[in-house]
Amino acid sequence: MEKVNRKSSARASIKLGELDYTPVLIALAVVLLTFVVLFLWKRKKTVRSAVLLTGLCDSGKTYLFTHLCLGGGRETFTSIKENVGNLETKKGRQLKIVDVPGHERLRGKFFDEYKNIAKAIVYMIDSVTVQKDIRDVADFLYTILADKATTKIPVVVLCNKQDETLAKTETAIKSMLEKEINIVRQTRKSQLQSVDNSSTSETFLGKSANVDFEFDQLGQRIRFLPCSAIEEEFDGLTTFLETL
Ligand SMILES: Nc1nc2c(ncn2[C@@H]2O[C@H](COP(=O)(O)OP(=O)(O)OP(=O)(O)O)[C@@H](O)[C@H]2O)c(=O)[nH]1
Ligand SMILES: [Mg+2]
Repeated sequence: MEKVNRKSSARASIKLGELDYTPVLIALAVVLLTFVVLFLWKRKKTVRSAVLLTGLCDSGKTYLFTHLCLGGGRETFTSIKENVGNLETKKGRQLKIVDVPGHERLRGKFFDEYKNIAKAIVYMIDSVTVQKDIRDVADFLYTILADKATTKIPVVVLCNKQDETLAKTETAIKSMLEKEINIVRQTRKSQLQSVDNSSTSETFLGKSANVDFEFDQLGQRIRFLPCSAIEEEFDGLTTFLETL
């Protein structure tokens, strides 16, 4: 009996020694490679490298874009597609600048297209017509600030056309927007309640519906800066871009 046992254990050890591990190693290598490819692909997808110039029509985005990327302001027509250019900072870093059309039918679509690669957002406002257009100005800003894809990136609200005598200051624009966002928020809140919360990319903006909205309540870095693209006065913006 003992003889038989010894025989079978000897056979087992021979079999283990003779086992071919190549298929197992290949399978392991394939799994490892898949993980590496998936990791690199995901990282590539989420690399944030662009500064988006957004805002309503006629706020001066393309004019500023030509200043930043082409070295001088140029008269342009209403944009129907985006402009993409490069800006080299003083530190020698390359920033991709994307000028997003402000037309109401296009701005949302283009914003969605670029929001996942945005490193910062510049929201341009025409400081002369802002009061008249306040609903639209606040509505699009709300869309941007409440979007889950951009809640962690810095935002500059650039109050352009400060060379005009009727231009509102950035402080006045800030409080105008705070008041208007309260109203926009009310409308959006009821819309949010009517859809499944997980299927929307929008979050609630501010502390709670019972507390008046203030920009300081946001975790996001948001600053209001004056600008006159036409007179090449946008030092605040240049300093901000240097920090990216
Ligand atoms: N007074 C004044 N006018 C400006 C300034 N910046 C731009 N403009 C004028 O505003 C108008 C609109 O400028 P654009 O740069 O084409 O506006 P935009 O935001 O690109 O508009 P869309 O492409 O329609 O989204 C042009 O006539 C510019 O000359 C500024 O700083 N001051
Ligand atoms: Mg334009």
